[in-house]
Amino acid sequence: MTDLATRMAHANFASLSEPQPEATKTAIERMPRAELTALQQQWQDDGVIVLRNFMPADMRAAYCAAREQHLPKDRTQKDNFWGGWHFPTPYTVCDELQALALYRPLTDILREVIGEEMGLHLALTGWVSTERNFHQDTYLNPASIWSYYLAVWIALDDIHPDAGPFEFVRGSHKWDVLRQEKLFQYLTPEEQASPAWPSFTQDWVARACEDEITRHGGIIEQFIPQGGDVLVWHSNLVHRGSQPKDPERLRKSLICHYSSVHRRPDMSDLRLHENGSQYFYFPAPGEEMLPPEEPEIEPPKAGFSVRALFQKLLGK
Ligand SMILES: O=C(O)CCC(=O)C(=O)O
Repeated sequence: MTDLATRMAHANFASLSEPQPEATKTAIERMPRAELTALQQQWQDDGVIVLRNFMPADMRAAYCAAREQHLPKDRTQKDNFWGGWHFPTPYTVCDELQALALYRPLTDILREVIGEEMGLHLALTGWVSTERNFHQDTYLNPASIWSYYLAVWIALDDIHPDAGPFEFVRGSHKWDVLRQEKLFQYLTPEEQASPAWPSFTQDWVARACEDEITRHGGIIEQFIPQGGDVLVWHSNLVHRGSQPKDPERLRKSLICHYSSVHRRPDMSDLRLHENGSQYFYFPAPGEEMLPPEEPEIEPPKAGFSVRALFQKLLGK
């Protein structure tokens, strides 16, 4: 068997992607424009929505204060001030984080653009760029999810352009879509089984995306938000966490990923926030060893793992 670099040398955006079948698009995506709200039209057109000054300052401040309590300024700790929590679902251990990620006016907008209630299942809490190079989120997800998935980028404070801002290509959600099974054609069974496959294939995926951006004449935009601004992006949108020009500068953000609550049979324990928003529950590290406090807590079913998605995004 040849080495990975030799095999991946033949990969390009066309060989890694396919057009999205109409039936896998949401009803909102397939509806005539005239029947859509202004936000739904923007979702159809751009695959990205920016909500200015949207998250209340007191909720952001409460989360930042709670975060300081949870996360020591000690880089030797797994959970720390710069990197954030090292596991994907810290909203189960920090109420202020959960309140922000499930802020009802936000989850109302998520439901409006997807047409189904959205459940939170991943929070990236680092205050530095993930430096995850260009990709679409779809190929990291279970094959059936397609457009029933989105993510939000919440600015907790003003973001400096040198802090490695979020970058995206408006309209790229309409391009062909990277697919995991297409990528796996280039990998050995051992490589496919490795949880690190997204990191060790990332450079080729990013290069394929860059070629596709050039082919479409796409424009790479930066999100340089002020505190309280939010960017919502489609699962097919080409995006990245750019490399910081100044690695010392904090990027105070919260990134959350959501799926339709009706389309995740692999995540069994769906819970309600007091405002009616929904999230998928997973035990925090260490909790697995304890007897469940409430007998109705069901362990997540085997299959797609939210931790694997976290690793896929962060290479951790
Ligand atoms: O670090 C960033 O801004 C990008 C995060 C990202 O690519 C993702 O959450 O899918």
